Amino acid sequence: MIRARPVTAEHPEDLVLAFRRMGLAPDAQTVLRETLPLVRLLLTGLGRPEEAFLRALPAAPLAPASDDACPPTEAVAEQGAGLPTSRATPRAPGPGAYPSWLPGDAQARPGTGLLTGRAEQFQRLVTAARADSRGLSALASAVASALAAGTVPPALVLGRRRFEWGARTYVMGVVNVTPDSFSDGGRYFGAEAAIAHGLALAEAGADMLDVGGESTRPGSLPVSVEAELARVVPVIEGLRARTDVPISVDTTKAAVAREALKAGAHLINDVTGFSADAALPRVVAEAGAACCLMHIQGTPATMQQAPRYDDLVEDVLAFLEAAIARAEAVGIPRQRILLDPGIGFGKTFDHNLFLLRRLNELRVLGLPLLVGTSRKGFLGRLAGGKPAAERLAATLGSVASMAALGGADVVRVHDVAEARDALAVADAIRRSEDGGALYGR
Ligand code: 7PJ
Repeated sequence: MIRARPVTAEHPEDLVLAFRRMGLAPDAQTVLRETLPLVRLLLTGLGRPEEAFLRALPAAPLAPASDDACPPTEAVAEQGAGLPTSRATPRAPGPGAYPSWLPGDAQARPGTGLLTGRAEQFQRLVTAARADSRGLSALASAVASALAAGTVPPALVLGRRRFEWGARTYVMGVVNVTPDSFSDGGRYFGAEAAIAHGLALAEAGADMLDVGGESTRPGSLPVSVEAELARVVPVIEGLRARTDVPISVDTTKAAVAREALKAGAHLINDVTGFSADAALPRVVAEAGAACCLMHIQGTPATMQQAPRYDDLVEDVLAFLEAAIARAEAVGIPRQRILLDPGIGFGKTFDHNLFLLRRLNELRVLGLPLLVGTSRKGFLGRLAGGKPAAERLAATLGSVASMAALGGADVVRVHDVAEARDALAVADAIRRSEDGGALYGR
């Protein structure tokens, strides 16, 4: 499987700040935003024809030399930073027309390499690969979806709420109805207590509520359909009657999902990414519901015994891609799917941290990302061995880091009011634009 993943990508918003400080006209900024940002893609899984194709690209200097890297700037400069009427004229393929290619070690890591260039150079590469008689469409598609990783997925409507991805980090509040969930196990057992807790989370600013009747803590065992239904259905009904905050149900079972959706749930949150119950995707499709598909290695009973990956991000991507295929096969539209890397689900301490750092690589799938770190074990360890009940500050650290890195669209948390405050700060810093009078539009 050929994959292209962004290693780094300059964000156009960051360049715009420089353009404003330089006093460039808005039209010039628009052109430059499209042509200037530099992208680096890590490629894996290449076959010989792709490697030959990439090797044969007219060599460009590895570091973007001023001449080749900045034709649009020249175009603007010639017009006195005024209003360029056309984009830089496409040049004949030659040095600088394509991204530069740095192959990986031919013996140890065949089929790997790094492409560096600007969006327009990547577009030219995609076109050339599509046109190539050797059949390089897999390479073209991989590069094209990696380029699309910077674009915002389409908005999602759940009940009366609209989720505009990219506008801010949304918060999913956890409503456990299990006697054994590790962090607040037993405290909200009983429908009335769970409903009251859900309403309090809604009041505190939850954008959706995740009702769960089966613990998925490491080592936990499955519960019966009847027991799970008896826990979640009254809670969904009670919440639906008293709040318009959309309701998600954390379940892996088609039979539970069917009743939960009838009771008014909007989204099915399956921690197995549609891999446990083959009937579940169709239940979601028939109800027109949304779903969150999470990555897991193994099952909750066994997942923490010996998690192992050759390439963590690659394996998570492959799993999630298969999950999306299962959803699309029964007619769930892509716009109704969220993805989740599954922090703590078949991952070591280091795996969890690496995934959080590299969340942006999962954006090549083009779908919004939901991430749950709240009170999880790796946070306790980072905070010096604190138990679940004392992991709030560590949880907020993880939530704010994700928001600052731009990695999550939704965070799944137990402490909604605190997470909203932390996110208000992190989201605002990421979007701040007032650098003084010389940064005006
Ligand atoms: C997650 C989840 C998560 C999604 C749980 C806990 C363990 N669903 N359900 N993502 N975790 N989508 O609450 O810590 O990370 S149960």
